Amino acid sequence: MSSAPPIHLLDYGAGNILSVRNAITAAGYPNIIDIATPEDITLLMTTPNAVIVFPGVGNFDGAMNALHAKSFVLPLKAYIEGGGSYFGICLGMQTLFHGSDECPGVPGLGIIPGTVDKFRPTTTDPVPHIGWNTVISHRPNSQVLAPRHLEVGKEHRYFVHSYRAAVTAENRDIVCTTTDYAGSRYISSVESGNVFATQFHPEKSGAAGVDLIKRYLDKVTSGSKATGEDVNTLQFPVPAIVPTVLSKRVIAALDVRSNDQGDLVVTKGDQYDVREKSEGGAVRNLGKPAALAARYYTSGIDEIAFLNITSFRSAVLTDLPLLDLVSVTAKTVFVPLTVGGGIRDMKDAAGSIVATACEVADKYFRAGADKVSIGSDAVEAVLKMKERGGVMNGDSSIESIAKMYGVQAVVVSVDPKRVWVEGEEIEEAAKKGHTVVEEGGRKCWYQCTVAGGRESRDLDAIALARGVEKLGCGELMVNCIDNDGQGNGFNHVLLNAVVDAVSIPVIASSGAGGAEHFVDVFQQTQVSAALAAGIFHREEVAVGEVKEAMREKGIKVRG
Ligand code: 1PR
Repeated sequence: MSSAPPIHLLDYGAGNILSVRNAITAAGYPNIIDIATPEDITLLMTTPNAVIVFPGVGNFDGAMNALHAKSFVLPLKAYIEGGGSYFGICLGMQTLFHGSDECPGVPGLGIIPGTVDKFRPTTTDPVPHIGWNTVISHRPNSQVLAPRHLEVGKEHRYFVHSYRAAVTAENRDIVCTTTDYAGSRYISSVESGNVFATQFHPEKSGAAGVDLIKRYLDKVTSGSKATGEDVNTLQFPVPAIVPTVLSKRVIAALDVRSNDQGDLVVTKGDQYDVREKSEGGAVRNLGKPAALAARYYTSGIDEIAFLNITSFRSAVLTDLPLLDLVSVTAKTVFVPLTVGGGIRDMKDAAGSIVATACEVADKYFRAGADKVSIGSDAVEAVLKMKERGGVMNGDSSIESIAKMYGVQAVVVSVDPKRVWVEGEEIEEAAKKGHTVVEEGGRKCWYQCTVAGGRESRDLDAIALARGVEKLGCGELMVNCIDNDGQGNGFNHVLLNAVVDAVSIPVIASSGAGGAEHFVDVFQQTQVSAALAAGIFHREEVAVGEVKEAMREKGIKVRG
């Protein structure tokens, strides 16, 4: 049993707080106790060196309603205003303010003056703000987050949010750091006494994030009440500071399925065909998922996506190996994990729903995933919305999961296939609402597929992108079956068409053959991230090589 003091966790049941548990444990505090009743909070007011950690995921009204439903609001306010040690993450910081534009009329805890309002997307800064940005320190002597904690290689923090709190004359005294995005400099962390709260996710910010959690917990559990001017020195504005810039993300995709022997392996399709060409046609086996994920984490990957590529066959709720894989990985990999494949209502043979998409997603979030990726179900949802004349009715998996966990938790994975058109076909395609583009001197449109590219639908990738953004997804992973596994680079024509159609972040996928293709896609398109599978799994290119090539061309990259 660890001698470390207990850490009390406030879990209101919406989102991936397993990562927070794992990060607190990695910081050396494995004794984590869940707060169950209001009395638990009140008791902590008189418990020496008590700490409450509140990881907020989802949306402001969901968080506040959950706190009210458990009668936590008044005791939590009293605990914090009474000088209790409190560490808030994301919504755990936003709820300290008076309210949020996300849900006008829903009061926050009202401890910090000011409200939270929405970013406005720009041509270079889509919303949500997702990825690795840096922070500007306004407290040179903070014991938790000061310039000395932001040395090269550890200066980035992982953000995923659409709302932010502006610095005002009334709240600037509690500001610890600020960050720049979408034309505004906003509060990225606050510090006052033993209250510390971050807009970014330290539990997803790699070793630098775990170190920050450790510094905070060491400070507040040691009984050191260093409150002298030295600790609270505040600098506004910070002299000669350059604006912070969101880095471009490098993501590893692990297509996962059982091989013919029943082992869960990382495989890789050649235009989605994962079987070897040799006789027998075994499932291509490129390694064990957890081992590859751990390797990518130590090599500096920015995010990892597990895709259950046979999900359209098996009911994912019984697919325990994938759930186990996520929970094993989340214990030691402190960067965002996305899980895709089979995120949809699960039905029995009679067609009755045995588990909703939200329940399936919840399984993954509770296993340690941060985002779920929806493929086939997103195509069907947009087609149904189209049949209703563009009217939403809240019954799609995108809407239900985004409502519960926030738009940032929902990625839509697009699997388009190119359709060449000429002559009258061009006008016919356009009449059907398909966006016809020019690629290599020829005209084409990109047709959506489902079930891993096995079935096509009369819907083009641009219409899908617009439709799922309207339904509330936070990010798009744009594959391209024609480019998949070819090693000739990403499909810039498709990517630019999608980026121009939406104001949410776009991840480029399919076709990376070398570091130069990452440089090309970031220089020639406005994608926020680029993903590879084959070249990483076959160890043809290292993550570090990709990032070095990007850095040499002046592309902002983490680490
Ligand atoms: O439809 O919601 O159940 O989700 C199924 C998910 O599985 C989708 O995200 C779909 O893209 C993916 N998927 C299904 N079948 C395959 C297959 O390969 N047979 N993989 C498959 C798609 C996308 C990337 C891929 C990149 C990079 N893979 O992971 O690896 O294209 O490849 P590269 O860098 O090697 O070129 P649902």
